[in-house]
Amino acid sequence: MAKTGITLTRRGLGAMLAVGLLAGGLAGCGNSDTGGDDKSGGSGNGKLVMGFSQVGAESGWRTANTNSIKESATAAGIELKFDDAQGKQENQIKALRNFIQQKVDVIAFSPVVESGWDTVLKEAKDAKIPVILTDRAVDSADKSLYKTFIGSDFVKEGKLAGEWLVKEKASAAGPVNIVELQGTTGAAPANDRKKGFAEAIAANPNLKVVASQSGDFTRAGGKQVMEQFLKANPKIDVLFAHNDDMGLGALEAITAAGKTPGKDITIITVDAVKDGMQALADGKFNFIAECSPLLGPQLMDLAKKVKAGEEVPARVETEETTFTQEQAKAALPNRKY
Ligand code: GZL
Repeated sequence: MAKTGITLTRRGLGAMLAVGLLAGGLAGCGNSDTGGDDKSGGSGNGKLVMGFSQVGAESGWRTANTNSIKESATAAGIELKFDDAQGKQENQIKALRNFIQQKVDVIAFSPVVESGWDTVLKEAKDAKIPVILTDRAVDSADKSLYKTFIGSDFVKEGKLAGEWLVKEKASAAGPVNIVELQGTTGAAPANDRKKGFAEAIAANPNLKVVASQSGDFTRAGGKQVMEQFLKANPKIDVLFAHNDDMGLGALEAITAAGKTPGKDITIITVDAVKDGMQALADGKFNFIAECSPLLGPQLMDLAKKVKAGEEVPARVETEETTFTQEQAKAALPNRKY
């Protein structure tokens, strides 16, 4: 997808969050079931009302993302109707329909999977309620169904992970067997991280993905699938996990199999949440590509602009970095999530 839009530095996002929180306090507003006096479903007190459908609570990243959304809504004086879909697309579609019925001012959501959104997004468009995609993208051909997307470049995250491995294993004489824990089946980060990683490791024919399966972005899923990988593959040299949580679950399976994570098996993950960074600093992980969950401040800013009918970029990408073990040790004390 051609990317137009602006790139925000993590520092910029963090600064906006800090200013916003100072201005409006820290209280999260949860799923404020306001309704309000105004029958139009607005807040009744002149506040912009946002309906937000969240994927669920599957990982440390998601928790940090939810906190950022809630804290930023409060700081921005936006009334938030928050719904947790527990990982189910049908729950998200139901939530979006509720928001349309309540005539909220703006709908924002993180689509659990890429496909199957056109009908409900058309209903929002017909109801003249603007939609903002956050975190994950949809594969709708009709770009008029949403105003903008704010989030990361997942292909780049997979590419950075693969490029580090190519360098790390440059001197390997024989085959390097890789197992891959994919994110939720059909989710944009799973599809794109897999794509970026595969493209990058093609530079070294010794690097081979011998097994690849979804662990659904959860610790339990990562542990369960890694146990199967270890049983079926006598020689595993590398684990690429699409997020820290699956990598952390896999650590349990690896140690239970009598292997030393970070040494017998090189481990690369994505996200850089605190627990992942701690595992990296402790030498159990070897490399992390960051994916920032702190989308709240910019989302609220975009919502106000969209509501005011102002032009917004088609895509707003957060700038991210990568961490080695040494860099994790240095960064840990200041990590916000
Ligand atoms: C990425 C986000 C992914 C995280 C996982 O933007 O959608 O979902 O990488 C989370 O940790 O579960």
